[in-house]
Amino acid sequence: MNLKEELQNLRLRVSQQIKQVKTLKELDDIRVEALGKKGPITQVLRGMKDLSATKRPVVGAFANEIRDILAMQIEEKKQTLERQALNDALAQETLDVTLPGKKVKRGIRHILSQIQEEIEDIFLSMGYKIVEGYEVESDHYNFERMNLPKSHPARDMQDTFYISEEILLRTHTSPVQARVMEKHDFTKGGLRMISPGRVFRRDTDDATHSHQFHQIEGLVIDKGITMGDLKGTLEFVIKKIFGEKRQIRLRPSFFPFTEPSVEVDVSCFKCEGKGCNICKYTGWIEILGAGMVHPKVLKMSGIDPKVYAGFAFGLGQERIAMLRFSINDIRYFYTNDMRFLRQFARL
Ligand code: FA5
Repeated sequence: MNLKEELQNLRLRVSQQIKQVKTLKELDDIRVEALGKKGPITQVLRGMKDLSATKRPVVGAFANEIRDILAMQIEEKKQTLERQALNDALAQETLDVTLPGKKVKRGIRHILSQIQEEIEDIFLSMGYKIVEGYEVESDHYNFERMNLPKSHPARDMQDTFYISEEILLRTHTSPVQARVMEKHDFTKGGLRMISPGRVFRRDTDDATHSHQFHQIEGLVIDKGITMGDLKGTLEFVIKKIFGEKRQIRLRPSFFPFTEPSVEVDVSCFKCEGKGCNICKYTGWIEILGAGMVHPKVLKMSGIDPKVYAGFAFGLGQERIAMLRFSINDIRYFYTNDMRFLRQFARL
């Protein structure tokens, strides 16, 4: 076989190999073997010095041609393989949109948060603003400014956790009243606000009491506010929460920061007032404390009681939720049993 035939055979063999190759690595091996320094073509080109002057250019041109053809074929194959690899990778990454998705477990709002938001919405619709207070309060705002001086016996009903003699965990949301009243600019109009939040008492936990619970404070101060405004407002709100059929009843009561003070009852939704175990056979259920803001409380906040009057109320959020959903133990709100909490997933 002469050199030309040898090169021709080499081209056919390598071309065949290139066609069959499946990976870039194999292709590179072929390239090194056929065209590399130790490859047959390089050998031929190196051996040309031994050829006669007439054969040298012919063989050289032919060897170069074969080398260029193979190099081109290898390059083409390389591009094909690279394209294929990219397509394979893309194919693997393709999303099958027809597959059922992985179910993401959605969290749910805690029932107390839901009730709070519902009540907030009712008051927002009536033009009230929502104010946040401090859970860690001073004796001054929690008691003194609420007309509960140090020696006042009503303090006994709201014993709490003390951080120091003057700093405590608030026992009710009422201190927010004083904080808002002293800042409000009455030249720009009256004051209408609610303040929801957590409160603390040194109460022993049982089915209806917790050492921490939530209240919503309400406060309206303006010229000419009367007990009629208090009753009308509460009636509207309670019907929104418990349904249009509910009636309310105001009973005289006592709070040091309101005068007169009332306890507000709602007609029992289970027995419609006839008497049952829920309302303890009275037909009524107590839900909040309220009253006309005490003139002393107004004065302490720099408001003239001869010009301005107002009403305030404080309701227990847990109490509202328990009545609305017939929950018979307040501790369910805090023990984080998902079987309990999930029942309120679609409210
Ligand atoms: C007060 O806290 C007054 N600050 C409310 C008020 C505000 C009156 C403004 C007048 C004007 P009382 O201690 O009654 O009042 O508590 C209000 C509500 O909080 C109660 O009706 C009850 O629903 C809830 N509550 C009281 N103690 C507990 C407790 N230990 N656990 C759960 N809820 C409680």
